[in-house]
Amino acid sequence: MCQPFEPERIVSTYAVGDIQGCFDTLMALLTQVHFKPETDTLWCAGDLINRGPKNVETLQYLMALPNLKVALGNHDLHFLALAKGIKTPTPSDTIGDLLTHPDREQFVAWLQKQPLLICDDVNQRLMVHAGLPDIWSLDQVKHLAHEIEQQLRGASVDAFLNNMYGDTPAIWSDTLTTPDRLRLATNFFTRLRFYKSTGELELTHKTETAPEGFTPWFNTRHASLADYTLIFGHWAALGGVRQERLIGLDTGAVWGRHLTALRLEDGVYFTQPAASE
Ligand SMILES: [Mn+2]
Repeated sequence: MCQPFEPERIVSTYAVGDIQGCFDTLMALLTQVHFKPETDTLWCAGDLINRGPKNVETLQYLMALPNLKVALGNHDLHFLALAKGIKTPTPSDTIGDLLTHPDREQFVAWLQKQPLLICDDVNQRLMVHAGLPDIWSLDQVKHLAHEIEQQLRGASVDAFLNNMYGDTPAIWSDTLTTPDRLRLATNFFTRLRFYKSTGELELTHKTETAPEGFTPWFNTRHASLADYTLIFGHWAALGGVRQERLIGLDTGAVWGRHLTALRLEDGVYFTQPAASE
């Protein structure tokens, strides 16, 4: 008797850029790649919510996924500060649907448990929302991400979120003390674009044009990260980065452009034009 035919099961990992509440676009992209929630894994480069329309649907979908890895972005942290009454919404915030939802505290609790860093040492892949300064070794990156994650989950989360806002200090030093130290580390992980190899970041420029003396953070990296593929989001103005060991996934879905996914196993890219939502 013949054995029943069983197709070979191929498990895939898809890394996607900034969703920002563009739920319909996310669904269309996952349909395009034939995403199988039970066996495939989704990596999200942060900014799951805000600026876009369907933040509740986006979080409800992601929270139900069995195999999800998130690196939190600045908009995700901003939602936590709004939900805890530390900040008030600005006109460009679109997360009223989350703030007024009966499950709001579940959204908050879930986001508080997400990491800032996804690191796969076996396959040498590392994902953060914005970037990393070249002065941080891999060990230091892991240590600082862990420290911030503990703050988010701990009893002092309100103080952490309250101290998180601000662009200073701009230059890293291992002698910085809390809260300056955590503010700058969080700014590196979640807001970095332009950088100087003295450990300095610049937070006002969002375009491709570097301010004097600065370059994109990814032009230099710490030697301990030389063999890692760095995956990030946050910088929509670049329109995506596809280089050797450097993957920028934010292609401006929320600005009417595209949502991008990279299948990590074979390096194939998928793009989905923004839906009308
Ligand atoms: Mn961002």
